[in-house]
Parts: sequence; structure tokens; C-alpha cells
Amino acid sequence: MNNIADIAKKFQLKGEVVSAAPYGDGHINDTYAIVCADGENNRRYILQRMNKSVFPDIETLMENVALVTEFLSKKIKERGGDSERETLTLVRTKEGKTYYVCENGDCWRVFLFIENTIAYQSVDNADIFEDTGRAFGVFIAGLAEFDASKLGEVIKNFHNTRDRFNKFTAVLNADKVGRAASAQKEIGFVKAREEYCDRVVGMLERKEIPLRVTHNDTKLNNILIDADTKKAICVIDLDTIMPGSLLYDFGDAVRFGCSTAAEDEKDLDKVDFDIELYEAFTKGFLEGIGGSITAKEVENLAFGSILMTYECGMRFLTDYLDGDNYFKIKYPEHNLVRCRTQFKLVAKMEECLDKMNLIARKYAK
Ligand code: ADP
Ligand code: GN1
Ligand code: MG
Repeated sequence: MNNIADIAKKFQLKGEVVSAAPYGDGHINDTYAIVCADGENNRRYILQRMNKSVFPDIETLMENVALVTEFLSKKIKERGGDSERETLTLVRTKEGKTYYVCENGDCWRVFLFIENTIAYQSVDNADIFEDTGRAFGVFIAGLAEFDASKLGEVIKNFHNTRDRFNKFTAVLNADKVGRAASAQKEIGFVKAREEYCDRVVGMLERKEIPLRVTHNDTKLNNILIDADTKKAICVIDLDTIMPGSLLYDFGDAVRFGCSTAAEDEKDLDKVDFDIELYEAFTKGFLEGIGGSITAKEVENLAFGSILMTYECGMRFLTDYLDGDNYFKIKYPEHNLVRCRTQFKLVAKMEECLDKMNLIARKYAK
């Protein structure tokens, strides 16, 4: 851990580093909690090694994060909020840079640790999930004033499901680690739904729905909930903020939060779609986003949830077939297990699509 503490010391931290330990449950970056002793007080920071194979252009990524956090911080201060709690705050290096590159080329950054909060891995409390929906809605509505042309596209075609399908097909055809035979059912599931891939991309192309600045990774553990009030206070993991569709943010949050089980639950009998949580989230989200959502977007919220779950499952399956190069895994079949939970959820959502559409209509103003 010495090495981690040495890296932490490159940043403008208050006090002496006393410990550094792995933290959180993200699939992409390596995250550490750093404790510093500052006189009587201990102060914590989040130190992250950014994933360079996922984000090859760290410079653009950090420019986006710096721009967005400055924009949000200003907005929060204007409305009298606590900007160090309601958005991420970058801590610069001693040279004043937004990130540090160490000798081996690894790139590191530090944020203030937002204390007394919880990043839930699952939720069964409808009130908390409704508030999560509201917070994501408010977040997207707030970004409407942000100039999208300032943002670099950190991962090209991130939620372009057609592009994801083409990559899936290429990896399947190559079958370079010989795993295709062990995933025939899952492969068939993806192929049978190929027509899903062009729907949202097509609506964006035809300008039937607006291109917005979106978060693109709105899972529950990317929003911090105040431990006392249980209010959703801070949207984190801003790495994938890019132009996109509101349907991606709504859908991805539903994908993760409305499941009755973990994303990597092996027992599929435990995996179900919780329509009550869906209703709670939809209510909160539509309140949060306010009048700026279009009728066409409302009409497609339910489909967006199916699409994002299908896409995520396809991404897990692609990574499994490719030999696990993208998502962090804990055992060899981890990505296959993850894709199975997603496809179970897709099937469940398909069954209650009509109900989901009614719920969206009910809460749309
Ligand atoms: P990844 O891209 O790997 O998902 P995240 O930026 O989401 O990385 O961070 C991983 C986890 O670390 C989060 O889910 C959350 O639990 C925790 N975390 C990240 N930033 C902060 C912060 N500023 N304060 C408190 N916890 C944080
Ligand atoms: C990754 O970084 P994290 O763990 O919050 C991924 C998302 C997936 C998600 C699946 C940059 O999110 O797109 O939906 O895993 N992030 C990136 O859990 O690819
Ligand atoms: Mg995350």
C-alpha cells in the first residue's frame, strides 16, 4: 500500500497520509480511500487509477470531468447548496494539474471524499429509489444549460446499440478463446432481438428525440445517498458524460435498480423485475426532469429500460466471448453470469411492457 500512499502524496491533500485501502464496487477504475490526519481531524479522499484501456484519451476525459464539475459546482452555489457535497470536487496535484501520471504511465486523480453517504448496490425501499429518480432527473435537466460542444467523446458510440451489436458479432465470429459453444442460449437471445438495436439510434438520427448531455452510467452505486436523510445528494462517476439520449440514463438506472437481485446473481430464480420500484423511479424522474421531457421520450421510457438492459447484457456477453478484457471480473464465468441476469430482466420487462408504458404516461405532465 506504500506505493498508493506515495501517489496520494503527489496531490494537494490536507494533512499526512495515514492509510490507503481499496474502496467501492466499480467495474472500471481502481478506487482507494485515503485517510489523512490533519491535527485532531481525519480527512478522507478518493484516489483513482483511471482505466486506460477503457479510456485511452485521459486528457479529454479529465477535461470533461473538470468542466462538468466546475459547471455543477457553480450552479449548486448559486442555489445556496453545498458544492463539496452535492457534486464531485477534484483535488489537484501539487503542480496544479487535474491528474498525475506516474513513471509507468498510470494516470491518477483525487476527489474529496463525500462523507456520511451510502452508494447502494441494491435498493428495496421505494422512497429512496423515487428520490434517486428525482436526483437523476434534476441532474439531466441541469445539464441542459451545459454547452455540449465543449465535451469530448471519451468513448465513441458508447450507447450506440447497433455499433455494440456489430462488435458483438465480430467477437463471436472470431471466438478467440473458444467460449461461444458454452454460451449458445445467450447468443441466441441477443440475435433474436437485433431489431432493438436501431430504434433509439434511429430516433436520434431522425431528430425525433433530442440529443442531450447525459451521464450515460446511471446505476445506483453512481449516486450517493445521505446516510441520515436518505436523500440522493450527489451524482458521481462522471467519466462518461457525453451527448446522448435521456432514454439511456433513465433505462440504465432502471436496469440496475429495479432488479430484485445483484447484477451477478447466479441463481436466476432470484432475479426479477420489480414494477413497484419502476413506478417509484419513474415518478421521481419525471418530477425531477420537469417540463423539458418530450412526448416521444415519455413514450419510449419503458423501451429504453429494455434496451439498456439488453445492451448491457450484450456487453457482458461480448466481454466473456472476448476473454474478459473490459469489465473487472472475480472468476472466469463472471461476465457470463452477469449477462444471464440482464437477459432474465429483459424477458421480465418485455412481459410487463404495457404496464410500464402506462406508468410513464401516468406521471408525465
Ligand atoms: P467506477 O468507474 O470504477 O465505477 P466510481 O467513480 O463509480 O468508479 O467509484 C467507485 C465507487 O467509489 C463508487 O461506487 C462509490 O462507492 C465510491 N466513490 C467514488 N467517489 C466517491 C466520493 N467522492 N466520495 C465517496 N465515495 C465515492
Ligand atoms: C460500468 O464504472 P461502473 O462500474 O459504474 C460501465 C457501465 C456499465 C456498468 C455495468 C465506463 O460502470 O457502462 O453499464 O459497468 N462503465 C463503463 O455494471 O463502461
Ligand atoms: Mg461507478
